[in-house]
Amino acid sequence: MTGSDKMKFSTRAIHAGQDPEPNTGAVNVPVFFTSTYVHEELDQYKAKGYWYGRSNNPTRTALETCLASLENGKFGLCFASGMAATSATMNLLQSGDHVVCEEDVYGGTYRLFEKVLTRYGLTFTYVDGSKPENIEKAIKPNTKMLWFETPTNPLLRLVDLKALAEIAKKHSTKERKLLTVIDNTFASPYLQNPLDYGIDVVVHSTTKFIGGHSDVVGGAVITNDEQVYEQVKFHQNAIGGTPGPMDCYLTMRGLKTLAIRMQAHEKNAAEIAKFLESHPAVERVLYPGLKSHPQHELAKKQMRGFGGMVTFVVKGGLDNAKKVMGATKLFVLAESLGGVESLMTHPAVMTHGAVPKAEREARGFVDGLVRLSVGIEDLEDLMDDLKKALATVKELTPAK
Ligand code: P1T
Repeated sequence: MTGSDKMKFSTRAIHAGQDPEPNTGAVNVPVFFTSTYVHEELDQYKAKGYWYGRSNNPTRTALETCLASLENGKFGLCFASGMAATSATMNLLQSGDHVVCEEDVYGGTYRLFEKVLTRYGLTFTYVDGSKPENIEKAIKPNTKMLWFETPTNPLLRLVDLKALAEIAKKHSTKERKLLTVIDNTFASPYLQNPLDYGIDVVVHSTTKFIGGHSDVVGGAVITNDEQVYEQVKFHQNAIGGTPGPMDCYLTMRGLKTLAIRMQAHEKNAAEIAKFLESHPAVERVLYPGLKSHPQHELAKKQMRGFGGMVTFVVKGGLDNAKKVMGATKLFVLAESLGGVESLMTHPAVMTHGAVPKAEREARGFVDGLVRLSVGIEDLEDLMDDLKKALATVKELTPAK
């Protein structure tokens, strides 16, 4: 196979799972638009590995193979959305199980856990995972999973991956294996591979940096654990949140350029973070690449770069944040992230609206908080856009 696991990241992104199609020599993996497959004999009906469109599809297989390779995992599974990937993973648990979860997770993850899964007898404790001792303290006799994002959405906190894997190992017994799950959406496999640190499962919203062009929604689960793989695969088919072949194709097409896109995202984001940090209308900037980030050293250790997401707090709260968000031209106001175009989000109202206000504020995402997904447009234009927008907070921006 071309793009084998010995090859470098960019090569695997373009070739892993994507050998030329054997019948025609087509260089690109075809979009296999089919809901079912013909069989020659009844007792051979699974022989070719494909028997029904929900269960499996060759375009999906190519994407799953590529994603597994990029995460240094043995097994990959793709889903119709990041939330479908999360749901399938949560089905590893049983009623009565307890989960320790990062308190600063995507609002939709929190909504699934609190509003849906608690109805099925799961319980959750939310902690600030930037301090490993908080995680350990929250473990109960019935804890079965540690669910974390790093960097988190939207505060860009980190969890120490090595410490997390060690905590799980320390508290696992013969009767109880504590599974560690990392939602690696913000870093992407280009910047960080949690499985290398002993994490059991990686989850992605492939809608974001992996797809990279804001044109397709998807999710993925990657693991080295065969038992976990078999169970999640069973859920993929049994619950049915699978992606269509065109979605897989679009995601794979985006994935081919992940390396160069991530480099460009980061180059722009690093400059923008520095600029914001020096601006009088900005109270605080959160970016793992800044020396002021409380976990900058950890970021240098476990990530290969700092990514394209920048979060900042506008002085003066919601009113001023609204002024800034209303004035940008390139940074458009929209949910989601990771596309080539720059986006701006107000987490308290948009992505994390499902988290009650009191809890939001206790966790530190205040009303002045603005999240940027820095795209790969020309840096000068992006800076110009932000400078003009911040100048609308007149009382805090001295005239030149
Ligand atoms: O949107 P979907 O593909 O279902 O992915 C859900 C999801 C999971 N994990 C993380 C870290 C995410 O950020 C998301 C989706 N987030 C947004 C839509 C957002 O704007 O933050």
